[in-house]
Amino acid sequence: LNKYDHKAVEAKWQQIWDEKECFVAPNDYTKPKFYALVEFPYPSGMGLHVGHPRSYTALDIAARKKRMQGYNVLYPMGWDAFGLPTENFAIKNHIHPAEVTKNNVARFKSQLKSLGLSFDWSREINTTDPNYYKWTQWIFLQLFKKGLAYKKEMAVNWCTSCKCVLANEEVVNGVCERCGSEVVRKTKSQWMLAITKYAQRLIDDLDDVDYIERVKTQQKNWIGRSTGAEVDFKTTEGDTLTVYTTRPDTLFGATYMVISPEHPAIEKWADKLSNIEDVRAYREEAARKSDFERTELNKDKTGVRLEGVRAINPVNDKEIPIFVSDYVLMSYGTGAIMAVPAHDDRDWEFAKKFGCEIIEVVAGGEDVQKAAFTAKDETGILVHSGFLDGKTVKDAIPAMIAWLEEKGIGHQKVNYKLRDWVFSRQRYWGEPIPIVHCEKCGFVPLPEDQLPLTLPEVDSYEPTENGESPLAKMTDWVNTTCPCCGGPAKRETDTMPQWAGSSWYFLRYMDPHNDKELCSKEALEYWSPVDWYNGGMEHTTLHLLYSRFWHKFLYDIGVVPTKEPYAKRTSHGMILGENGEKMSKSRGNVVNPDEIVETYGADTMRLYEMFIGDFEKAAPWSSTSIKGCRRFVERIWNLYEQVKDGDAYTEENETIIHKTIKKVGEDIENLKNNTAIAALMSLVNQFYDKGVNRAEYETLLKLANPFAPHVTEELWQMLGHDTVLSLESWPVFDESKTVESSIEIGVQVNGKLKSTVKLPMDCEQQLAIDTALADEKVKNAVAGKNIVKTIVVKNKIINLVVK
Ligand code: ANZ
Ligand code: ZN
Repeated sequence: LNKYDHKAVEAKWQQIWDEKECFVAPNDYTKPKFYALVEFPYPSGMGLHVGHPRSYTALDIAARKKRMQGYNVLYPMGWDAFGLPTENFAIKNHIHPAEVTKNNVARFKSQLKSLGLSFDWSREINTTDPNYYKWTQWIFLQLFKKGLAYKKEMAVNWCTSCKCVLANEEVVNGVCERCGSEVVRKTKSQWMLAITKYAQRLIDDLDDVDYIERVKTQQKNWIGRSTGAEVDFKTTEGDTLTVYTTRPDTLFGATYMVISPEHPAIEKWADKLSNIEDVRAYREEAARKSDFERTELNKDKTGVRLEGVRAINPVNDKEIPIFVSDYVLMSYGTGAIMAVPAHDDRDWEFAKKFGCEIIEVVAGGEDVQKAAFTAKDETGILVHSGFLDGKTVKDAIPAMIAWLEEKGIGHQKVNYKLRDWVFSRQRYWGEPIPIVHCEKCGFVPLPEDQLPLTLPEVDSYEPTENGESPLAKMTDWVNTTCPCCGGPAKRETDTMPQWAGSSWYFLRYMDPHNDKELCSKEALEYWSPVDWYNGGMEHTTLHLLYSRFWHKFLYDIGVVPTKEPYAKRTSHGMILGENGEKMSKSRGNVVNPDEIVETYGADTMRLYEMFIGDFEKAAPWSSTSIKGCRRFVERIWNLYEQVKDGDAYTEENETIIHKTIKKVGEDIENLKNNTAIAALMSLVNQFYDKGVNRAEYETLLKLANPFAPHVTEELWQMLGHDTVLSLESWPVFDESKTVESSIEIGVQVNGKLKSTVKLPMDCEQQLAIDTALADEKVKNAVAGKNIVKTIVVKNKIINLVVK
């Protein structure tokens, strides 16, 4: 037997799989299907990261097993290729972004192929391909026609370095998620998608899908449903100021009000306010801060008191001051609050600083002059609250809402933290938004037969200084005629965000070459929903939520057959550097997957990435354990020499084989590939110990194939087969044979071990004693003595007490 040569073997089988189209999913709608999906990568200039294969290999293993079990498996791959890094690279190096994308894709693809992943490359897609983004634009037009895409003047997050609008989700701790630069507020007219219209359904339908719990929790928290009440306060101007509160029961403790610096009431009252200039100055200052900075809990409270207008608390007709402060956001609730300093931390801090009255209305806590008391439960008792006195918080809330409704000054209200999706980007490398602006007709959708609206060639991709997209400079492209009246009109120059193309890509894989529809009805009926989708936790509140929203919309307009796109969602932990820190260029701890494949082979790399630890947890890279995985590959290889004849399992090995088939199968489904590999290692050990025949070795090769597909294919061929192992059938196990039928246990005489005997599993006490007494060594030990006591611990030990 030759030494295992991974380079030759891996190249050989990758070519055979390709030529024989082993992993092409046929449109054979009679077979049971299995659709496995991993998040398609952004083809960055950095090439593949060792983190990518963790997800891809885990689902590859599941896909390969399902294929061997007779399923028609769809396991596709593509490129999420629009976006800023490519565009920035293009600007810096004067190469067209399409060219940059092409090069990066080629590199990624060869890297993925070198890992032996069983993707169906005939269904490869690329979001920057006009044949693809034609349908992204088509979906946008449907959203527009249903009123779910609209344009709005609004304060947006603006990255000073990318010169681009960011969604709230793309601002992390006040800086740009991508480049880490400062994010400021800027007012711009933006295309928006009304995801908030789907907020409740996006929560409710989580009940019908099999997502890991932390994904569900994060989505729910992000959508942030809150139940409370809206309450109208009259002002000394005779108009009303409406607030949103989750605690209407504390209304007697509302000693002042706060409105957001952007609240329209300010300019309405401008004439009445003696300090209007101070208020305006304060507003300018607030505009420079992000929502994140403004609402930070421990930040020093700032604000200005309105001089000239006051509000009236409706429960006791007391006049109370109105403040402007940046901790109240215009984008949540009504942009105005009733402040209850005794029971809300932020209000308390503000009240202390500005000398506002603090009235306790819920008893049972600390001294409210020293700190706000916020009861965790609803059992606190109301005080100083008129008709609510003596009630629990739980009862007081509906009682107050009833009172407000009766007076016609309030009602119950549900709010969501989720905001509509800012869908405009002032950049070049994205899908053009297919809208035309006509002075007469307004925003006019491009007729569908004019799709795709392709990106024009430009000379420079830099955003303009005033923040307009570079497309704005392309007057030939921008100036067009109105599809509605035929008059002169201008094209929209904003492009879509990177999240657009990934919001529906899983549908296109089902029917990637269709030029009549985004996907045929038959393909949708057959392949929907995705059976198993694995991806990063960081996409939980962005891509995963956006794509659920688009899918629900497509369901509503009758395009897709299911309410939810993904039946099951799992998420992998990050692979960290050898030092336990995130892999990054600056830390110098990046592992290059190409080098691992080169030195140890793809099979070793795959095994290692699965063996590295619990799939859901972060795991540091280890060069020593990768060598252990390589040794395992070699042990499977070298075992070949010891294979004896035999087409049935031997008694010796039968139980462990049935057990291993069961365990490996179940572990793959449960993403416990690490323990599946451990079970395969034990099986190999047993074969070295007790011998292995052909039937047994073949089962080992099948079980190990999803994990280490190349070496097992080669060995299968060496056994004389001319079939492809990856297309063979998965071994089956017999449940009754997975339990040991007999067990060896020790026999002690007066506490000393004298012998061992083989007994049927769980056997009767008497049979155990009889068997022990029949043993030669035991016989000798008890000869001539009286047995005064026998102790049998089932399946463990027999103890004989003699005198
Ligand atoms: C009075 C009160 C008393 C409040 C109390 C809380 C505790 P969630 O649960 O997140 O929905 N609020 C309302 N609109 C706001 C805005 N635009 N900016 C900042 N804060 C706002 O929080 C709702 C609570 O947050 C509301 O209930 C309001 O303060 C505040 F003991 O009203 B509460
Ligand atoms: Zn027109």
